[in-house]
Amino acid sequence: MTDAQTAAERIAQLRSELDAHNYRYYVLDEPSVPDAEYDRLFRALKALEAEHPELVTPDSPTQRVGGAALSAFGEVRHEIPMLSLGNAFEETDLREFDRRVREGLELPAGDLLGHGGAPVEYSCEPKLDGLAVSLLYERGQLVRGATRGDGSTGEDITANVRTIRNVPLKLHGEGWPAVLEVRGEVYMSKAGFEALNAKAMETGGKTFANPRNAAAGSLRQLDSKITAGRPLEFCCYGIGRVEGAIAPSHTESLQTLKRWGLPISRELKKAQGVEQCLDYYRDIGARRASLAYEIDGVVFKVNDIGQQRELGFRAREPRWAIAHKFPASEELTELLDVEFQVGRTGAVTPVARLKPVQVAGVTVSNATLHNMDEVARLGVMIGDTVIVRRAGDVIPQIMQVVSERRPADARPVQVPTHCPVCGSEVERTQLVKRSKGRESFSAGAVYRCVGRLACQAQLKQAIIHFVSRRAMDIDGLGDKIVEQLVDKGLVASPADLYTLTYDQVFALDGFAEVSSQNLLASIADSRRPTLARFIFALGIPDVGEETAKLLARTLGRLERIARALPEVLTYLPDVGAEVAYEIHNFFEAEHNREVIAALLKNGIELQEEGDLHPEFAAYASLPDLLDKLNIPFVAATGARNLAERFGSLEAIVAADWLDLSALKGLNEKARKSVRDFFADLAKAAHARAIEAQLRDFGMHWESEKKAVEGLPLAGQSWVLTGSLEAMSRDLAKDKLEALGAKVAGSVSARTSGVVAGPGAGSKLAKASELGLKVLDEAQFLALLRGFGVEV
Ligand code: 5U1
Repeated sequence: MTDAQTAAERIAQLRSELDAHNYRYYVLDEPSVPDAEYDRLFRALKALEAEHPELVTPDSPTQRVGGAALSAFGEVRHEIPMLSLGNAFEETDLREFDRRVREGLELPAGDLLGHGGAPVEYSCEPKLDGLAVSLLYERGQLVRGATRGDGSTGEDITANVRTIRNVPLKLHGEGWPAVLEVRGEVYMSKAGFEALNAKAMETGGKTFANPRNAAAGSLRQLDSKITAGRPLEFCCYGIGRVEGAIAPSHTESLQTLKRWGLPISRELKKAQGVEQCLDYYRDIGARRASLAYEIDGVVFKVNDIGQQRELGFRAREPRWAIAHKFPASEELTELLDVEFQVGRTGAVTPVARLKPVQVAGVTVSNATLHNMDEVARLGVMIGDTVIVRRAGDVIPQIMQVVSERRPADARPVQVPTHCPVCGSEVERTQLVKRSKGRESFSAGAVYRCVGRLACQAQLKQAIIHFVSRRAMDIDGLGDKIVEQLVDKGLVASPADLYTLTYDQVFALDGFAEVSSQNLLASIADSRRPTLARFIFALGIPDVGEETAKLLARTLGRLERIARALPEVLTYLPDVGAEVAYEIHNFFEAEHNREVIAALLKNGIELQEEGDLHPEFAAYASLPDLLDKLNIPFVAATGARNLAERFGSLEAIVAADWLDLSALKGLNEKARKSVRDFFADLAKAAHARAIEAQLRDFGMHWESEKKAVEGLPLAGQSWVLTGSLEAMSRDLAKDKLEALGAKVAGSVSARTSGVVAGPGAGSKLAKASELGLKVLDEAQFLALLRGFGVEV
C-alpha cells in the first residue's frame, strides 16, 4: 500500500485483482498467475479486512469461494455449501490450528508445543491439485455431478462425470443411504497429463500448462465425448448430504465409501496429535515427486464426527479441518536476460537468467529454455514476467509468460551468430530425413558452435565427460581441475591427459605432493578401459552407456565400430538410422580420428572382446538389404519380388532393362527406379560395400539360414548364464547351435530361453523380469536329450 492509498482503496484494488484472477482460474481455466501469488493477494486482503472489519462486504473474495458458474451448464444449488479450507503454510500455523481445536473441544492444553494433554485424532490425506466436485447418488445410482462453483451454486456436469472411469455409476454392496452426496477431487495423473499433451503436440491440438488446468479444461467441456477421451480420475474425500450417519469417524466413513465402490486416497492415515500430523506432512512431502499425481499439500481433519459437529464452522471454513500447504512450486519472476551456453556436443542452448525468487523453498535464478523452439512456443521476451516452476529435483522451467505484464521495452531472444566462448560460427542443425533413397532437410531446433575441441566450452565438457565415473573413471579430476587444465593450455584434447607430468599437476591450484601423485596414478589406472567404456567416453552424440555397451558387445573391436556403415549399424537391435549416422559421422570426422589415434599412441590399451558376437550375426536377407537401401518406390513386397527373381545383389546390379521389365511383381515406376538407382555407380558401389561388410562382420546370409531351417531350435535365440557342471559353456553353446539356435550374450524380449546355472546374476534377474523361459541345468540337459543330443 502506498502512502497515498487509503485502506479502502487498497482493499478495492486487491478485490478487483483477485476477482480477475478468480474469473480466469475458475471460469476460463486460464490462470494468469501462480497459486502462490493468488494466495499472497488473498492473505493481504484478509489481513486488511481483519484490521478494518467495517470494510468487509458480502461480495469480497474472502467471503466466497471460486467464480460464477458458466451459463451454458445448468445450475446446481448445493443444499449443504461446498466449503473451502483454511491454509497452514508454516509448522506454527498447524500448531495454532491444533491449539484452536483443543480449545474448542475444551481439552487440556498441554505444554506450549501442544505436547501432553490428550492428543486429538486427525485424519490425514493428500490435497490433490484438481477440481472439487459433488456426486449425488439416489438409491445407489449416480444421478448428478456438479462443480463447486462459488460454493453455493455450481455447474451441472453430470454427463461429464459419468465418463470418468473411476466414478461408479451405481454403488456397490449394500447398506448405502437412499440419498448420498459425496465430495472429492477430479484430477489428472502426471502420466495422463504427459500422454494428453504428447498427443496434442502430435496432432497440433491445445497443450495444457499443468495437470490441474488439463483436468479443469477437460471436465468443463460442453461436449461430454471430449471429456470421455481425457484421462480424468476422481478421489473422494468427504460427504455432503446424507440421510442418517455413515460412521462415527471421518476415516471410517471413507472406508465405508470405499466399500461402496468410491475411490479414496491410498494415503489416508490417522494421526494422534499434531506431531504425527507433522510427520505425515514431511513423509508425503518427501514422496511428493514420486506420487503419480500432483498435490499442493495435505489435509488434516478432526477424525471424530461428533467433535467436528462440536467445533462447527467459521464463515465458510470448517473449524475442524485445515490444508497444510507445501511451499509453492510455481512463482512469478522477471526474465532479466537469456544467455547461451555451449555444451559437450557444441549445442548452443538458451538459459534464462531470472530475478532471484524463492520456489518451493529454493532460490531460483536460472531456468532452462531447452532450445529456440521452446522460446518460440512460450513466446517469451527479455523483460517479461514469467511463471517458473520447480518440481522435485528437476531444473526449474519457465511455464508461461504473463503477457499482460509485458513491458514496452521487452526485447526478443536472439541466437548469437558466433559462439559466446570461442567466437566460431554458430550454425543451425538440420534434420535429415532419409526415405526411399531421398534425403530431405528441415531446420532443427538446435544451434551448434562449429568450433569442436577448439572451443574451450566444448573441450571442457568433453573432458569432464571423458573422465567421469561411468566413462574412463578417473578419480580426482573434478570440474574445477579440468577447467584449470584447459585454461592453462595443458590439455587440448582428452589424449593430453595421458602426457601430463608431475610438475604440471603440482603447479595446479590445490595440488601438493601426494595429491599430484594420486591424480597421476588414477590417470594411469584408467589406461586399460573396456571397449564399452571407451566408446561411451568418446562422447559420440546420442550414444549413451547402453548403446556403447551394445556396440562393444556385438562388434567386439573399435576398428569395426569405426568403419561400420550406417546401414550395417542399423542391423543392431535398438540402433535406428539417426544414431547409426551419428556414430558413422563421428568416426568419419578427421579431428575425432586424430584424438583416438593420439589416445592409443599415448598408451590407452583397449580391452576388446574381439570376436563378433552372435547377437549381431542375425540373419540378413536380400529383401532386408534392399529395404535398407531405400530405393524410391520399392516397398517391402517389391523388395521381396526383386530378391526372389534375381537371387543376389550382384544379379540385380547387373540386370538390364529387359530383365527388369520381365519382373511381374514390380510396377513400371519401381522398375525404372531400380534401374536408375543401380545405374548410379556410387549407389551400386555403396550397396555392394554394405553387403560385403555384412559378410565381413560375420552376418549369416539367407542362404546359410536354409541350412538351419528345419532344425528344432531354428530361429530361436538362447542365453547361457551362470556355471554348468556337466559341460563347459562353450560346449553347451555348440549343442544349442547344432539344434539351430543362436546363442546371444544378453537377455532381451526377443530371447527364446535362458539356461541359468549356479551363480547366475543380472541376466537371470532380467529374464525373470521379462517372464522368459528359464531352464536350470537339469532341465537344459533334458531338453537336449529330448532332441536326441548326447550329453
Ligand atoms: N483431501 C482433501 N481435500 N479436500 C479439499 N480433503 C478435503 N476436504 C475439503 C476440501 C475443500 O473440504 C472439507 C473439509 C469440507
